[in-house]
Amino acid sequence: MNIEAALEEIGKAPTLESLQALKVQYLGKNGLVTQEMKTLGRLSPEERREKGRVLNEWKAALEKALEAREAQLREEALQARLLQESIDVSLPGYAFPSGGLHITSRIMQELVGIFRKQGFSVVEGPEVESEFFNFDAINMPDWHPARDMQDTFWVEFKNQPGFTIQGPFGEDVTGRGGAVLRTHTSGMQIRYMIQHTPPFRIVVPGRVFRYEQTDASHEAMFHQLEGLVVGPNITMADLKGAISELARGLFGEEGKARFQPTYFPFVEPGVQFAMWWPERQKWLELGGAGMVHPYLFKAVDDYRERQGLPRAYEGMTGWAFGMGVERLALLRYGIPDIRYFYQNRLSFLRQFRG
Ligand code: YSA
Repeated sequence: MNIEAALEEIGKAPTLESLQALKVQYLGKNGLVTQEMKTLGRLSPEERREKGRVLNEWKAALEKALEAREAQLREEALQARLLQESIDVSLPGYAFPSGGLHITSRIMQELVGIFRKQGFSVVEGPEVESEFFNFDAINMPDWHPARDMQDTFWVEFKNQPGFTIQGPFGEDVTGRGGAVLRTHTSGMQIRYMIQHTPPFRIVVPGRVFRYEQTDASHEAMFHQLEGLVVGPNITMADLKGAISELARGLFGEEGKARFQPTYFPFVEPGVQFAMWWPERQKWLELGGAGMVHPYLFKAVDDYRERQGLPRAYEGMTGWAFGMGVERLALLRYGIPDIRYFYQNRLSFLRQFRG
């Protein structure tokens, strides 16, 4: 066997497979070196030692050469693959689909932002509300015809024995009348006033529910933004100023507001307000407002007193408003039907993605 030729052959093996074949040929069970080893027994001790040494050297040299060539071939294969798989960084990438805010969330954020700039705090309240806060405390006792204006989902806790509605201080108010899915955000006026002393200004964004026959402008679930300002000398002029500022915030410098007298049990006097929509040159009815009815201040102070707190609302005045958020979106974007909002159709939602 010619070791030089063998080493050269190994060094030139073109593929990993041919290298494996060479390994078998020289070092395998019936390989050339192995065959030579087997002849050692027939030699004299002198010759055996000498040939044994040479064979061991060959074996070591062959193993080293095989290993080196294998590493070389693997490196070559890797380089070839890398070349083939190279990324063309100049190609345009794939856009990942990204979510966005729902149209209602966007309008709500915009509205809240306008009030934040005027120093209003933002508070939220429970969607399952006691009849007391949703109706009675805002001067809508159960015999009051105004209750008919808000068809109501009544809730029973038959299967949730541990469920309670908590008052402003965590007290259980479940027993104060029935439980309702709140029909408006106005109940939060009472909850907030009980807990705080004036002066303050807040807005309350939130989801409300009405047992309505739905149509293009009525949903059974929609959103309102409530506003409440209370202090020693708050007047109707402040209300007009704030709503006019909202109109300018929403519709630019041309924006303006209009007020018409109307009735809500929780304000006196009460108004409904509309805003001028410059692009369409028309008025949009957006919500109700007015000066907080003294009945509410009395109900709040009575509640505070029962909780051991001092009365805080005597001599105070305030104004409040409540507006429909989807209605504003409908009018502003010219959307023909409010029911599109919550059908989760992407073709609709994508048009308003933020
Ligand atoms: C009035 C005076 C205040 O001092 C404070 C608040 C209010 C508003 C009162 N709480 C209220 O809920 N009045 S409302 O029944 O007329 O609803 C207010 C607005 O919610 C409406 O102007 C309308 O924009 C929207 N809305 C009412 N029912 C709706 C609806 N939007 C969609 N679907 C419905 N079913």
